[in-house]
Amino acid sequence: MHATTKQTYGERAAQHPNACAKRMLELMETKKSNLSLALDVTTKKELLEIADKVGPYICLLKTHIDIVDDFDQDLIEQLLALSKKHNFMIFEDRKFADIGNTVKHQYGNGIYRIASWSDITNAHGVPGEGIITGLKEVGLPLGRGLLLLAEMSSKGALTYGEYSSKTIEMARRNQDFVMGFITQRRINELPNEDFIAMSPGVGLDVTGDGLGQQYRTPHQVIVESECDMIIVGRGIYGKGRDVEAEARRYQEAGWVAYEERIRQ
Ligand code: 5FU
Repeated sequence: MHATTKQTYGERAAQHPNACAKRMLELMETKKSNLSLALDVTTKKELLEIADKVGPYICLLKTHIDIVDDFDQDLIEQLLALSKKHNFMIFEDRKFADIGNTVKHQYGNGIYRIASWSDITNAHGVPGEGIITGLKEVGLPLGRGLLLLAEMSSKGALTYGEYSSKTIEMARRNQDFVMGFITQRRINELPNEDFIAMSPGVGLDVTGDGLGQQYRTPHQVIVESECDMIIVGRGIYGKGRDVEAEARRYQEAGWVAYEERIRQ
């Protein structure tokens, strides 16, 4: 087991050098939540309604802002107001994948101006380290944090082996901005390293979605694979589900698993 997986989120926050990671870990500790909601809905109304219902149970709201049909700046303002009301951070799951100069503009400009409202975003290592340099120029002065995609949850993903290890090396060289990974298992951290491991592909009732997604339970993710955060989407707001009850269920499952892990 890695050293950081036995520490509490609060202990890790107290000594974390990355400002965004520190804020995230502090919030997880105070709110007793390691649950992130992946809110993949296509209307502003649904997005805001579900975020308001689930807000009390989550530490992080993950968006795909470009799937919202009626996106406007008011959506961002209302989302920011909800993040204050319920005390959660925001993660735009943009998965940048271009050269440094291009991603800089995709992050800071355009209709979405992601850097202006999203605490956290993420990127693939495919283009090489310039992608981090470009995003960092825009995000670091704003106190933002970056996750690198070390491993994806979908069937047949090419994110393994040397690709993943090279991605991890890039993160190591940019720890002022890179705060963690999207991954299926905790990376082998070196002494004095602490990367937040966030894991999508989490569900308690089904094992897949027919389009390549693969689900594991909070226990598998937090205890067995030593990740820090569960990212749950349709398991919470899927058809016919009681959104609030499901959010509570996943928050509890994630927190119970975390308490089991730090006791080990
Ligand atoms: F990087 C990844 C990944 O490897 N798997 C994912 O599923 C990201 N995701 C996101 O998590 C995906 O884009 C969805 O937004 C979310 C999972 O949603 P679900 O409804 O729980 O399957």
